[in-house]
Amino acid sequence: MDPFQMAHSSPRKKRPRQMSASMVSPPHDIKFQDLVLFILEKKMGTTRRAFLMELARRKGFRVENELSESVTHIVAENNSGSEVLEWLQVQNIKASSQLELLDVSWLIECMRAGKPVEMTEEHQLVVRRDDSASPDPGPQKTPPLVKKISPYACQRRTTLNNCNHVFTDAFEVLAENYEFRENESFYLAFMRAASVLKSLPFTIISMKDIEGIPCLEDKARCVIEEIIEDGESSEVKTVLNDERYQSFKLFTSVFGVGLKTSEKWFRMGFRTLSKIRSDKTLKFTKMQKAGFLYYEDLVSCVTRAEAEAVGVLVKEAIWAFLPDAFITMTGGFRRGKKIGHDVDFLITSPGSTEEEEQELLSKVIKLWERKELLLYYDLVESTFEKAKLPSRQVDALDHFQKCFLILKLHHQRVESGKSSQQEGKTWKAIRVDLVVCPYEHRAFALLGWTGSRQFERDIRRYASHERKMILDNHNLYDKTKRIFLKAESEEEIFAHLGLDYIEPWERNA
Ligand code: DCT
Ligand code: MG
Repeated sequence: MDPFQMAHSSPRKKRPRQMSASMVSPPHDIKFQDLVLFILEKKMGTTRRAFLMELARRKGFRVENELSESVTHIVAENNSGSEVLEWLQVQNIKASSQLELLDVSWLIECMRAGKPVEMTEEHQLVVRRDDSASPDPGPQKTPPLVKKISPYACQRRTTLNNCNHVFTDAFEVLAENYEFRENESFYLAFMRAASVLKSLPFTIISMKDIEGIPCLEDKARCVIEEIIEDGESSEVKTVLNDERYQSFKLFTSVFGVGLKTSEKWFRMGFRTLSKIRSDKTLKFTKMQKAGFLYYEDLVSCVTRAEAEAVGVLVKEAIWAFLPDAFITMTGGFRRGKKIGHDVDFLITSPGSTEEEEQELLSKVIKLWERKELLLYYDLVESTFEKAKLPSRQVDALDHFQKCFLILKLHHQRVESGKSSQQEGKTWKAIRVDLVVCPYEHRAFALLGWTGSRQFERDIRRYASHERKMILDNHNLYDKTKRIFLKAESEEEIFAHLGLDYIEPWERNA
């Protein structure tokens, strides 16, 4: 059954109107000093006004709460020029000729452009002599969506510049909740919805904006509508307050704890990590022990400076054994992210023998052990029996030799000095993944380990549904021709698939 149809049959619950925490805006930098906006509440409503004010402020506009002499632009919705003028007169403020009276469509275009756009005749609210009190709805324009948006993330360019955080954050909470409840179809549906919004070059302001956008099923549309109207989603609020969600979120934040363990602990009545840690009857895996031991460090994200410092450590160690090895930082950092939960590296060497390759990681481990830099490691020779890693689902597993580690990174090795650290501790525990792949598979491994997860899911789905090919981290197989397609670079893989090349920083789907 289509999960969204099921959900759609229950009507959307309306909560009493109130402002969400996210509407209490933090101070924003003003980028456009010459403009002072005031948004008219009349006929627009409090919540929509608050939403637009917050959005405009986030985009660098100065927006006043109250009407004052300093206001240069008044923005109204569904009001004629005369109506705005009439309202102004009641406020005892005379409209000077400098004061612009504008329809909300102008503001929406500004939001989309991220800067003030030119005011055209269509935006300007005119005051006509014969303009009676009868409403003259201003021009309502739909956003010019230039190109049709693909339902596959591998056909969209998704940078880190997400203009729809309010919506994608909400979707990600809901997706995560479905993941915790092992409802895969709902999980995927919300991940896809979040992903498509991340690729939009504009902020969604009205329901018109999502017309024709794929991957937005009814349930997702309802969430968008509620956020536009009320500033928040009641469903998200319920999830965030849900005990099971909160517990799973907490438990899975421990390295080595997945859904099964979380479920078990939750059923046993545990709600805090301290209770779990101190319980004498519970047995922990080696991974979980490390997870608890370095918990504070591991939950605080890895910065780029820390990732670079780890990169230096990795290169020093690998090049000591395989001087010709190519070492690439993959994962989120390759996509341009400033923080990550770990640092991923792909290692490949054109000149090494199979034996040298096989021995590489254990040699590196011994070296780091000697240097007392190794806090935890799990060397995976073959992934088949080790498919139980918490954060890695079956879809991402490959057969390459790899090592999941926790390294001790001394603060002095980090360029920008130490970040917020515990007193007296001179190092930070960092999660590192090392993957060694045979040279001929490097392009596929690089593509697979760069992510994002949604991008990987979609490029594989695209390959199989649209091209009758099988893509994984090792190969691309053409089922029609029954041959493996060789590739020396990611560009060649995209070309085999008939896709425009998408740069790593455009894969933040
Ligand atoms: N990967 C994948 N499917 C998974 C897990 C991982 O395709 N189930 C790929 C995509 C990214 C890469 O492996 C590294 O994985 P993570 O480190 O988990 O992701 P990330 O994008 O680097 O995110 P983070 O910044 O949190 O480390
Ligand atoms: Mg990563």
